[in-house]
Amino acid sequence: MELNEFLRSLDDLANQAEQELSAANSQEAFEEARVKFVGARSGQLKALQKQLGALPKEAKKDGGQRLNETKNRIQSALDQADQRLKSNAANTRTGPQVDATLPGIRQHVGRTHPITQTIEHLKAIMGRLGFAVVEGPEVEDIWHNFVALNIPEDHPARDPLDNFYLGLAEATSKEAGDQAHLLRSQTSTVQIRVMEQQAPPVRIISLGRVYRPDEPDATHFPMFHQMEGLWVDRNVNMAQLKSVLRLFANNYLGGDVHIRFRPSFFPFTEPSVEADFLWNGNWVEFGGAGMVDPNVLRAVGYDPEEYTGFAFGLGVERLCMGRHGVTDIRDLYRNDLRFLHQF
Ligand code: FA5
Repeated sequence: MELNEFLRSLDDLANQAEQELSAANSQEAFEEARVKFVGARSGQLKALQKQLGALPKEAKKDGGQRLNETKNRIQSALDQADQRLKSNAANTRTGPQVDATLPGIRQHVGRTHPITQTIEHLKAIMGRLGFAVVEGPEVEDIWHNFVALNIPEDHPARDPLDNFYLGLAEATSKEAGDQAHLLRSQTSTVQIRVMEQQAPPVRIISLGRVYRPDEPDATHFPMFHQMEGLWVDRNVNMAQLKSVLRLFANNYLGGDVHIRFRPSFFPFTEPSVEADFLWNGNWVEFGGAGMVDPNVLRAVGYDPEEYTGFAFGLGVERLCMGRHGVTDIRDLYRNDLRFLHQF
């Protein structure tokens, strides 16, 4: 036999073995192929091995090398087929990997933060009461945060220790202070922005973040949200203010919620009140309110002889806590998914 013919026979044998073994889908078919190709007595590889001796002397080395390669190819095809059949058998024994009789597992999908949900809810309630939503900036100037709101220069509310001024040194000298900016400490700034832009009547709410260097505790956080409300028109009065806040509280906290108004003081309202709701036997303050001070109306160019108005600023976190039974405001900002997934 010629070397070329010998080599071709070996290659054909390896190709055929690979093909048949990869198609073998039972233990019987595998065993049949094994005997056929590498059986000790009648295997085809054995038969070709015998022919190696008949090759010319100088061709024996190449022939022997290819014979070894062929053996290796067939052996690895055998190993692969063996593995595949064993793992099929294992799968069949244990059945499907999913137990279809178990109750379904709810996937954790993302959702909006409880405060975002609260904001949407508050907008919907106030929308039904006829209040339009407006936005205002979080970085404010002294005019909108204090001056136009009738907060005099020596008022403690302007203290650098009670505000997040941007550029503290400037804020403490008077001329430069009037140019200073700060993270707004209340959403009442938006009242001024709206009235500067728009003639009465005005009936708006504005919801957003405010910042104060308050020590965090169960009811205080240095960043929180307020809902500001403002209604200016001819003949707006205190009775309407109380009705709107009561309607709002009944809608958001439930028809049976107890609320009370306490006399209070804000430089931008006169008279002023603070509003509390009864929760677990304690009164919780949820906002301040009052009739817009004539000085504020004058500052934005409204005639206080012709127009009156009321305003309120409510703590969004406190409302959310009252509705959902959250006992610590800090839980809203810990980003603990076990807490957040309950909303
Ligand atoms: C104000 O901020 C006034 N601008 C409210 C106002 C608006 C009065 C319009 C009159 C007219 P006060 O500082 O009380 O008021 O804050 C209002 C509400 O914000 C509080 O009742 C409380 O619910 C919430 N709040 C205040 N500080 C914090 C804080 N550190 N963390 C969480 N909520 C707070």
